[in-house]
Amino acid sequence: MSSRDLMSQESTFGASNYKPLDVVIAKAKGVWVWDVEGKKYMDCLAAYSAVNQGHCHPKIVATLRDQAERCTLTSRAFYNDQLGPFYQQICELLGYEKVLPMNTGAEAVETAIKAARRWGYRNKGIADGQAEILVFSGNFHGRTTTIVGFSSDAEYQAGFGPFTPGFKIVPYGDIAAVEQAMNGNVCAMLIEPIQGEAGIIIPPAGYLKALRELADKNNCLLICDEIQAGLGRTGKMLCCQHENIRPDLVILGKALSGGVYPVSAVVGDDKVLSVFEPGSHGSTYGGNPLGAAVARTALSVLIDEGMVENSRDLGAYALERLQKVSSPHVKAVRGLGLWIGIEVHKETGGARPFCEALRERGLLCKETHDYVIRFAPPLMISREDLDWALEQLEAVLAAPAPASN
Ligand code: IF1
Repeated sequence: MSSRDLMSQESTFGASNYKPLDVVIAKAKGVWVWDVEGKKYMDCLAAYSAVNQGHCHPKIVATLRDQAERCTLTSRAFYNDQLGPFYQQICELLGYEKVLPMNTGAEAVETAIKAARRWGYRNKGIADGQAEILVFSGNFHGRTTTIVGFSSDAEYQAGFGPFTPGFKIVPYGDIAAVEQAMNGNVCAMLIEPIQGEAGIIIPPAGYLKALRELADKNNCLLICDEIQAGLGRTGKMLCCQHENIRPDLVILGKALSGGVYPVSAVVGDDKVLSVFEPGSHGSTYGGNPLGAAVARTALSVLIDEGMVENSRDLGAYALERLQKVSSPHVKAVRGLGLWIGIEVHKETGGARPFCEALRERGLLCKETHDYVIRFAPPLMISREDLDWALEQLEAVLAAPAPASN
């Protein structure tokens, strides 16, 4: 079947909850993907940072294959021989005592919410049912009804109510607003250290450190959602490490399994994660040996192949070069590591036409919130390949604003 046939097959039989760019990927390797007709593209979305290690990393795929032929799912009614080694590896890597494995990012966010509430009742003495969690405008933490219930974006909420109570939205980046919202019923703050979907929004310097201090002062938990920002994307293993803070809970997903198999996790110390006693939380696939084996290799190659340092060094180079672009279309260029947002002026008609023009040049980016071109290649990208990608971006930004399809 041709790309055209496959696109119409999807629209005939699939729910329309996405509007993809017109490219049908059939093969992927490293930073490159090929469509059904064999046209080659560089993937500079990296599946929203799930493919930090590059598509089909040979060592991760080999682990998937080997483990799949040995044992895939035991349920947590029994132990398996992959989970303990995964637990120890991630706890030692991030410097925490405990980890709770789930599958999708949203499930890990929900797990962190449950842990924070129970900690609030049992350790902070909040009256039952009164726990509040501070969340931040522009947040994106997943698509469950509880999570979209505290989104500040009507598009994610419309028609999905009623929503879960116990969340308060405060402006992102404004520490005074957090102090004002703080009260004795607040059990936690849940934040992305850099907001991805909102358009790669970087908080003011010192903001995360101030949140850490506020959390300590008010005996509440600081929870960092590092599902997109973490695991090398910003040039450090965790984004929050740029401010040398240690959240009480770190939420991981996406690149935790290198784009090969869904694995997410909540990492923390026993003082919080001990709120879960046997039977109080779980998941059919959470902690399965196939996912644990894949995650072990995904973490190892990230480190062994210097991908975090590559993100730091090539990201700084890319940001400096893109910030030098003098284009009438560009309003701002911001980023950290290999995570860069190019905001275009509203008069240009939005970021989507630029992404379509880039696709014609063989570069795949995805717009976010209408006016930001998100540039986030796999972290193993070479300098040569990055230079090619930057040349395409510079050319498109130098040309007249592309018409939207
Ligand atoms: C979609 C967005 C990105 C996330 C953060 C939790 C989750 C995500 C910081 C939930 C997931 C994905 C979801 C995917 C597209 C993508 C996305 F556009 F939706 F907002 F990356 F920005 N925390 N983000 O970024 O993890 O349950 O998906 O495993 O829903 O379209 P998940």
